[in-house]
Amino acid sequence: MAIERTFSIIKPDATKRNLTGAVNAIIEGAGLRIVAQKRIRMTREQAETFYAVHKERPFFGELVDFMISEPVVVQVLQGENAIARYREVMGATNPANAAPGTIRKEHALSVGENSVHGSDAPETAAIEIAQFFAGNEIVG
Ligand code: IDP
Repeated sequence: MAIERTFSIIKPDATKRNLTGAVNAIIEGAGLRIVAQKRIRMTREQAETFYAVHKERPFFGELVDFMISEPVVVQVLQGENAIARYREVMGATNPANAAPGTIRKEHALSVGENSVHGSDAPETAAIEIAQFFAGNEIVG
């Protein structure tokens, strides 16, 4: 299996409840390495660009408002099959459907306030990483 990098966000509901370390413990326990990480306050423009794929969805405004409501932690995770592996570790979008032990089952509040983001494919991972990190900020 290939060593990949994926992009992760610890979302406002989790940072607000001081769960950055708890989420990172699950990430590292799953064998993924945090090779870049920073805590930022997203601008409205950054959030709208990041979630542009959802701009026609009814929840878009709510999603953008949520993402800028508190600081977030943006990360690059590295490991074997990291993109699919992190999606497994995150659990289903709606925490009610997430498997035990996943980040969303353990910590998420609702389908919107669901604690983490993870890229869904190699192409999106590359675009999302480049939106938030310069190459020299990622130390593998
Ligand atoms: P994902 O984060 O599991 O990849 P997506 O369907 O890509 O899920 O949705 C992106 C984000 O939009 C979700 O993580 C969640 O925060 C938000 N979202 C998705 N569906 C809803 C909804 O029905 N109501 C409110 N927010 C939603």
